[in-house]
Amino acid sequence: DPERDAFLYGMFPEGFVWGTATSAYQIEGAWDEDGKGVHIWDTFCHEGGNVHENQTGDVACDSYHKYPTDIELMKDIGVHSYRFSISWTRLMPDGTTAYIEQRGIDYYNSLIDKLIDAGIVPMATLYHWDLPQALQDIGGWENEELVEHFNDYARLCYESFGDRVKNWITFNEPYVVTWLGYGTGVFAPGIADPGFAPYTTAHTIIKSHAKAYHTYVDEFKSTQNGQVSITLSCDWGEPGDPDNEEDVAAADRYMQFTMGWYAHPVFVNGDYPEVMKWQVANKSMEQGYNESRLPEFTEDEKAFIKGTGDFFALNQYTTSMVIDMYREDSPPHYELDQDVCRWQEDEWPTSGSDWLRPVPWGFRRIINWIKKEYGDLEVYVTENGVSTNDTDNLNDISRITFYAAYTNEMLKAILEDGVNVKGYFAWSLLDNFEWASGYSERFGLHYVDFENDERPRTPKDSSKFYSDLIENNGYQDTKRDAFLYDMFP
Ligand code: GBH
Repeated sequence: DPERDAFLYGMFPEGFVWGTATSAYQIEGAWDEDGKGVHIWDTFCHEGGNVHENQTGDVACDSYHKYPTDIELMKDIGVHSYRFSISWTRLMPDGTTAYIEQRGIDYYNSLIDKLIDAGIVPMATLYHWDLPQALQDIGGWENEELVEHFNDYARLCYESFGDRVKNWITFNEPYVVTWLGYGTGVFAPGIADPGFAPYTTAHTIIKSHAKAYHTYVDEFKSTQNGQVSITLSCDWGEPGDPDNEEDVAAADRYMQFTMGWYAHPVFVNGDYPEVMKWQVANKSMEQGYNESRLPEFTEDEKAFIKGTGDFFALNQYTTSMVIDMYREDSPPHYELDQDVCRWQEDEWPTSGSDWLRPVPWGFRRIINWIKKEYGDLEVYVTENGVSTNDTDNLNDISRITFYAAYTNEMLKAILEDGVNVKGYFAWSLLDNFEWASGYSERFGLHYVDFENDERPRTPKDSSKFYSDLIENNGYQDTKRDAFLYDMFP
């Protein structure tokens, strides 16, 4: 088991950014108001059979109407920044410039203006999974034409909001889009093609990201002075036996296939990690294909993709153990292509989500791994948080212990390991629509009553904890904090 250091008392650097995060479909509701077009999550929910109890984001937290209340909640906590996402179909109902919906632009203008009035810095994500249905109908991310459509949408956002929004995220967690959306099909658009579509859709998404990055640099940066990146997520992969070279290599392979898939093109050389190219090419050959299922970038594309991130944006929740496992005679399959086996340890605490076991030390390790792999970038943790299943327990001690332990590991990464972490966004401001799990898993600092038409929000004890952390900008010598931290094995 990895060595654990004691709780660290200390302060975050001056100017450290504390925020909260949400995404459009998870909170806004108003799914068909003010000219909004239908997107793939509307379709996925409405067709039934895809989401817990067939719940939908039709109303969600009703933040489309209640966003001034949300801003008040953020002021009460004292956050410096808010990461939200823009819904493509509110601005472009069919995903293209054929029609621009002014009411959608007005909505985000008002949200952004009110944030700024409240002294809260906006960070906007362009794509948090809600692809216009009309673009799915032409193949979604399997169709290369989406590079241009996404670029048009990004340009409209920079033009409309870039005088006030200086922090842009193109894509949220493309790994989830490509693997869960096109590989297993448990997320919209529900396509289960594990050996091919994840690779082809990732290819389009990486090009789309790069193009939208360049559009910002070429057309807006000199006047708007903002920065653009892409948010990536993955479990920390801990070698099963850290003294076994094969397990160490297997854990690295897992990291390269998940994080490296996107980070290596953007932050290293415009191309996929070598080990990923090698694995997929070999598997493809064994399977009788005459070319790799992993597409290739041209030299021009590589040059265009390399360096298209102004900072590293990390969503981080949990850790997996990884060992080497050769998958003999495997069918085409993104996970089997990795030749690894992954699991989570029984002694790790549980949460409201079966995939999420709190492992604070893994958070510190992945932050360090990013610096080792990609250099001394500024890092923003654009999401971190934990779920519960209880609906109305405001005394959410497990969430407080999670935040205490994870932020303390981040403090060690900054003060002891010298990683340049600049900000942290708690996921999430509100209980919200947790994708295929509907409202059964709750990540909020605020409880939301989804049975009540008014969708009242009530602060949980974790919001008070977070508020104190922000006010102190770190940990002073209180026994409570160390006690909370010591609740992790
Ligand atoms: C983030 O994803 C998302 O950005 C955010 O929207 C979401 O609300 C938040 O985390 C909490 O989940 O058992 O096959 O359904 C985090 C990474 C990847 C974790 C997909 C959950 C579901 C696996 N997520 N995973 S499955």
